[in-house]
Amino acid sequence: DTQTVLAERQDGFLLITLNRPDRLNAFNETMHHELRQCLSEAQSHDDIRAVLLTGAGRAFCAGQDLSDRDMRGGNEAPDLGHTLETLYNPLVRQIRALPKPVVCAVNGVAAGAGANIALACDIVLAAHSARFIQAFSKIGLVPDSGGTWFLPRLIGEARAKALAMTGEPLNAETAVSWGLIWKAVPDMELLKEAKTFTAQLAGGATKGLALTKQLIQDASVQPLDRHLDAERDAQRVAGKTADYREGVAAFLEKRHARFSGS
Ligand code: T3D
Repeated sequence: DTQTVLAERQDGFLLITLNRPDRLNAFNETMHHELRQCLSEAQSHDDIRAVLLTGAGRAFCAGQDLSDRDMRGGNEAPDLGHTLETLYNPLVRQIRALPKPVVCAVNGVAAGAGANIALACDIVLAAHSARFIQAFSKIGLVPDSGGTWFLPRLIGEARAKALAMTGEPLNAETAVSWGLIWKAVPDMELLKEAKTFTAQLAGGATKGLALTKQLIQDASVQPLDRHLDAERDAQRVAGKTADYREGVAAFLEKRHARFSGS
């Protein structure tokens, strides 16, 4: 039983909803633990073949809950390196390492770590009303949860620096046109479209998708020569899956493939 996150099995995938709407789904420690527990469940069950992450209410996630960082009255500043080491970094690593597609439906504002956790997901759809805000500079911090790594790779250094240093909101359509996210969708259609989209991925060749995810993530830190070897190795593994057999058979028989994920 979880208090801060709702998890629901749907059509082959796990729908995870951040659920602290009165705080715009800001992260406290419980939400970190519960979200990670849900991701572990998605990883360990073979019949869960994708994840869809979204937020309850009008926001996706406002990053760290700043009411847990109240230093008025002389409280000592907490060691934020420790929170990154123990909470945010393991979360980002878990999303990136999960061998299944992780889709994010950004239903409203995504600020601070909330924005960067969305970017850590494999495919991001956002409601037209959503905003991505690198809010860190407004409180004297640096973008974390992978922000300074994801942003320049996705949108280039010039835009990354401006967003990070100004904390200006970026709307969903601009985020699409800059290549930050996959798609912007009318608000009323976001969840339905994201569910259909995730169900389709869940019905895909899961092992091949996991290998694809890993290859694309590794590409930015590896020279072409080494990467060609990695593609060779991955294709060797993909070529031995039941889903490859089924995919080729379905093509030859002019029918839709029925992938089992194995
Ligand atoms: O600390 C560490 O461990 C290091 C890690 C840091 C990671 C981080 O994420 S640092 C960045 C933290 N996040 C922010 O700085 C964002 C703060 N929030 C905002 O700037 C704005 O709330 C938004 C731009 C996200 C949305 O603005 P708006 O005008 O739509 O809503 P609002 O009125 O500001 O917020 C609505 C309520 O949510 C409000 O509460 P109230 O007045 O109705 O009782 C507001 O205080 C609360 N809220 C919003 N964000 C947070 C929050 N409460 C706690 N923490 C928040 N981050």
